[in-house]
Amino acid sequence: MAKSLTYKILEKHLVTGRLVPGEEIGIRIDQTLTQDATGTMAYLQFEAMDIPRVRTEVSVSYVDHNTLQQGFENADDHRYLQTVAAKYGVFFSRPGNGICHQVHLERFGKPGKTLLGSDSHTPTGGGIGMLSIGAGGLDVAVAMGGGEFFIIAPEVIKVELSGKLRDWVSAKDVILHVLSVLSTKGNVNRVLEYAGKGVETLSVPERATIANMGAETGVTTSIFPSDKVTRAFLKAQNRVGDYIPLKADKNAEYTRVLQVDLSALEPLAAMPHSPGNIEKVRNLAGKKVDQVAIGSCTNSSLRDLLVVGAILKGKKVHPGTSLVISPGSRQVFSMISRNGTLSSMIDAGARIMESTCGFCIGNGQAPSTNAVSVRTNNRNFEGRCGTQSAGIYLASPETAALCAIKGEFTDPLSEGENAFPEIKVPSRFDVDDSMILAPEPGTGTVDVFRGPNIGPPPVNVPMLDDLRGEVAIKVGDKITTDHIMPAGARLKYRSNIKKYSEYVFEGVDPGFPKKAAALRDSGKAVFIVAGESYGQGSSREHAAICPMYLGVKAVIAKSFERIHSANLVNFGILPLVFDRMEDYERLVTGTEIELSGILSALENNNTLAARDLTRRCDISLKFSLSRRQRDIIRSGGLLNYTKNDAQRSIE
Ligand code: MIC
Ligand code: SF4
Repeated sequence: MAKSLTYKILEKHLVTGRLVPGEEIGIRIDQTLTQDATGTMAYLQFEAMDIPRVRTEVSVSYVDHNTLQQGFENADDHRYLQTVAAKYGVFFSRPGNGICHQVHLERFGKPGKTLLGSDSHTPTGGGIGMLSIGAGGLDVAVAMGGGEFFIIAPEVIKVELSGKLRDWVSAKDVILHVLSVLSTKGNVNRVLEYAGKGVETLSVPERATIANMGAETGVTTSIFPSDKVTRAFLKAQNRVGDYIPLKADKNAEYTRVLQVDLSALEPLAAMPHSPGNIEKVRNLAGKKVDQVAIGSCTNSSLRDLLVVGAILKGKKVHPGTSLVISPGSRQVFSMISRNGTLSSMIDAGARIMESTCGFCIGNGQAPSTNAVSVRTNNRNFEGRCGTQSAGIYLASPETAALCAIKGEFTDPLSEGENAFPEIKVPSRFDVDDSMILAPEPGTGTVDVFRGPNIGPPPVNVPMLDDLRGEVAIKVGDKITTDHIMPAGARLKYRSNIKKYSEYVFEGVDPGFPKKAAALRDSGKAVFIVAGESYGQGSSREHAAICPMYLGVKAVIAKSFERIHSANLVNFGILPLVFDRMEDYERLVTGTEIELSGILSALENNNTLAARDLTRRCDISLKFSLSRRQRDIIRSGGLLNYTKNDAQRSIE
């Protein structure tokens, strides 16, 4: 049978289950990546598994999220990560070497391999024909130990590209267009597979931009074929030996085909506060722009920064606008410094930042009150930038650079095709891996450094048959993990669950942690009630671990996003879904709820008996969990389940 590229790679990596869309499968993972903000927990969990050395082909630990080092916490985390990597066979990409996804694409990505990363933008690797998936740190820890990674075998949507992008229109506009069609919800357990003549017109970093931001649709991943363009990129990176050609079979069947004519696209922007809130840039023309930020794992490749530098050359940043630029990797940084592009940026008045996530995760560069900020990254959730009242617009590097010069939204196409600066991406990149430290050979010789901010990962208790408790918060649709567990200034507590838990739902209801902890301490279960697409965005498992620490036993929502619901299960929290939408309307903060017969429901049911004790009526709940997930919940999370499993195999 003719196969999609996705299913060809899945087939090669299948360990458990049947490759039938909708069924749970376990796949072998060839490569893993972690970043510092999710990595400390992942390595603490890996250490708890007592495995002497990683069992993947390649595992890399990047430090790119928390590099501000205000206080000792970040620096301690970095030392922990460096030593733990050396000990267990993991490559360590030092702070300053660049953003994980950009560096991984440049230096490690291989067509046809599977990559699991503790970051939701791991699908960036789809740009090089790798099946790359984001997950919680615990799933990545298990994969590092050689364990399978479980997903639902996806439906595959073909995105058929034709034509060629016009000058001033770029990869970001392609994915913003796809987002305008698919939106940010309703795409769980799907893969976007790009194909068609138009693919050849896009370089690997452009494909990576598209695959990166596919994450915002909620799909499991996005993937491009591996072709001569892929080969040229690998050759330019001195890695031509990693190339293999890959594409879907001719008559492969897809759930849906989306046609995109690249020639017909125009510059787009995602308006506040969702990446799916798309508008044409020309309709925003004239709107004042206070800040422009160029960088992030979506748009800071060499190609992007060459374009930005060329647009800025000989111009000045508008006096009413602040421009910051953060190159995606040290390779990009050093290449733009050597060819004069960096000088054009500095001369124009740009503020140059480290090669890190920085502004994208709200780690610095918070805009002023009510500011309009145009950014090239992938998420514009309310408050993520560090300023609650600011409005973030996501756009291409071309649009962003023009906004910086003009001080207002400007339609790049109105500049005329002749005004588009010619850039030339060299056929060889400057390769210098001196900031990627290879692990120590052998096992056990390195002393792992642990600062006082690093605590052991908390473990849950087995699930009870009956739970009685209270709704401690009720939230609406599209609650992101940034709402649940803010990053930015709070990032430095990622290794300290007790402290970080004080900030759960900080921007939504700052009283939540105290309320939840009081319920927990009085022996009551804590419940969260939510609308559609609960847990959008980041893979941070802290959005499950910290609520677990505060006593949350179940989240009852209209629907969940993939990574977050897997994280809830991994930490023993029940992801329950409303059967009748009236029940969502009826429940309020403070409603007393009883869930009964949970263990037998987990045994052989998809529904759960629940009662609203406040209004004295039944609530109709359901859940969609695999056999394995049911057992994980019963055990009180994946760590307990794994231990029980190991115990069972000894007995
Ligand atoms: C993000 O873009 O939200 C992050 C920060 O990279 C997260 C990971 C994290 O919270 O550490 C992600 O995308 O998974
Ligand atoms: Fe970093 Fe932003 Fe990319 Fe997340 S989306 S990995 S914070 S650059």
